[in-house]
Amino acid sequence: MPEIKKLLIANRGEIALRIHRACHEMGIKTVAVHSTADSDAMHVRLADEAICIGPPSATESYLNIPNIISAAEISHADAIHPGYGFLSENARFAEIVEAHGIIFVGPKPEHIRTMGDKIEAKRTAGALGLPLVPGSDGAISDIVEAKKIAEAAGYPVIIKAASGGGGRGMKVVNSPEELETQMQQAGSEAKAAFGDATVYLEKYLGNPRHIEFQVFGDGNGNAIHLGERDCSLQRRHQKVLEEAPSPVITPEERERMGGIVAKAMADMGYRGAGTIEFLWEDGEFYFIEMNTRLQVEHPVTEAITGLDLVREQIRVAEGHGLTLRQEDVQFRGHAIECRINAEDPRTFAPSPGLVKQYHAPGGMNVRVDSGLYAGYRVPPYYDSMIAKLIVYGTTRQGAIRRLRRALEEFVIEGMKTTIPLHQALIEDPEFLQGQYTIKWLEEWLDKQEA
Ligand code: MV4
Repeated sequence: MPEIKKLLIANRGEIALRIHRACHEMGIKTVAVHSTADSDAMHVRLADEAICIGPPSATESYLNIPNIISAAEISHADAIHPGYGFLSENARFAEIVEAHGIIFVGPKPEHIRTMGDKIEAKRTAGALGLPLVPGSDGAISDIVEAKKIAEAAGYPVIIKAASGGGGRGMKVVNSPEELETQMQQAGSEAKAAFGDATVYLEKYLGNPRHIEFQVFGDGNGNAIHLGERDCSLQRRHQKVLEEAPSPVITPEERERMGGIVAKAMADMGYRGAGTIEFLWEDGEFYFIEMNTRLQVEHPVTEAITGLDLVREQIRVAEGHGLTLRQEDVQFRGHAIECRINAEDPRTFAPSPGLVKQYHAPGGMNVRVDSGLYAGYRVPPYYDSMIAKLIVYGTTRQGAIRRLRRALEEFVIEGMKTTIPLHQALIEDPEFLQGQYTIKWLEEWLDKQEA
């Protein structure tokens, strides 16, 4: 079995640190790559070696495949971990890495490609026995046929781009009269945004929750699930706060749906970490997408299962089997993650700048994943997330109490952050009851403004 001795981290920020930490605990040396804007970043300081791969623009640095491959060759790295975002779901990148004899810490390129096409993903998920949102079986182009499908599904319906995802290029259609224009509109918007005009149609679910299952495969027909995360609290398709378990899923439902997703991943021979996204409404799950990467919110799953997901990714990439069998996976307690962004907590305008004072909370069952330090300047070129605060408690109520305490302790001076937003959010009676859907946060924010 190939042993990874040195791993190149093709990312920045907190996830680069997260991967570095797993590597060092496994005795693996790390190579950081960075843009010229990130020379002073913590991920560069911690790594055993660091290589500059380009100017601030992500296209010319963190997305620059030739430069990243060159960095891996120069440093003799035997593996590359892409983190999330950037090249993490680029099937061509995964193929190029493997063609250079370097281990890609991630899924098989074919699975990345399949799941990147939302129509292919849905078809695959359906064939593997996952419950789907009713709608077209593949792309729609003919208006007469589209009308029949919409009629059968029932209005309102939603038109989505095959190459979309993350909420871009969707159109809700309330009646047959609107269908043709909205279909054309969606198609031309998809063409402009993704270079692909292919669209499909689904029944529109009016008020669902976003619930996703963490899965793990060994690439040889074995797979497990690690339960669900509730990620319904989003603003403009950006997650704000995530928790595990979901306040609405019973242990029986978890075991039933988890069993279905794990079997699906085993049957497809999936390798590594993945997330199966569902909309959940009136007690039913409907598959929407699969993410073939480690996700930002993975720590809440780590907190309730005790498993190190990055260590597990690396072990699987080396060809080992999974550490745990399904019957060894135990769900204990409750975890909540707050994404802390360098943004105005009311307008969400980016607020990068110099960190004048920094004090992270600590104590029992408090985890902070962040590359911040006093004196660091947050660059304006990348994502505004500067820290993740993850708390664990025996119960949801206990986790919320700890979160309140930890948010109170957190000091980040020199820029606006979303800490005050989280502080207000977790005092809301409906949040405290776990009563929220994907629409809830934006409505709550509108109320705060008034
Ligand atoms: C939907 C939907 C309602 N019905 N599909 C948005 C992002 C993409 N991943 C799927 N999305 C949605 N698909 C049907 N058939 C509503 C959304 C949606 C949403 C989903 C998850 C989390 C937040 C959301 C916010 C708005 C819309």
